[in-house]
Amino acid sequence: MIIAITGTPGVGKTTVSKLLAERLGYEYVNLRDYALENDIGEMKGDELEVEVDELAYNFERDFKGKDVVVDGHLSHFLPADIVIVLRAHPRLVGERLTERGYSKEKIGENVEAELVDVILVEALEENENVIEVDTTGKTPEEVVDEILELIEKGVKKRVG
Ligand code: DAT
Repeated sequence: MIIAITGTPGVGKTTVSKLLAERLGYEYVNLRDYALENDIGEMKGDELEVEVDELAYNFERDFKGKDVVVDGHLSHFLPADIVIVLRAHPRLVGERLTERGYSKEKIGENVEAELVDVILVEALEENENVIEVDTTGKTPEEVVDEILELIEKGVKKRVG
């Protein structure tokens, strides 16, 4: 099963994805590293610009049928069985990106994107199996527990 973990930068994708992969015994894939290793897209300054179709095509070829948790703010464009959209209070997103040394402009863009549900809306357009999980006030472990419960419920519903 391919589980995509998406969301605005700073919501906690990497932290949660690694933990979730560990709990499930799945492979963890960072989508940016995958693109760079496979020469997909090009660097513009310190940002990687990729063609999502090319990314999805390559990813499907390499991971179809495998058990993988894929972490990235474009992961909802991949052929995933489940898309988890992580959310965090925009204030938290702002604080974390400030700590990371992002520019004022980048911080503003991302805080606003989180405020107006940009990734959620995109994910809902791309995939029928979207789960939104709010991380605010929770530990990464609690978030992973919640995701595991929701996946289990979803799978049961589809089977039964
Ligand atoms: P992203 O991959 O979305 O950019 P990250 O995992 O690199 O995010 O960073 C998230 C930071 O927030 C990291 O320092 C851990 C912290 N954090 C605190 N509570 C969290 C939670 N419930 N879920 C995920 N991360 C959390």
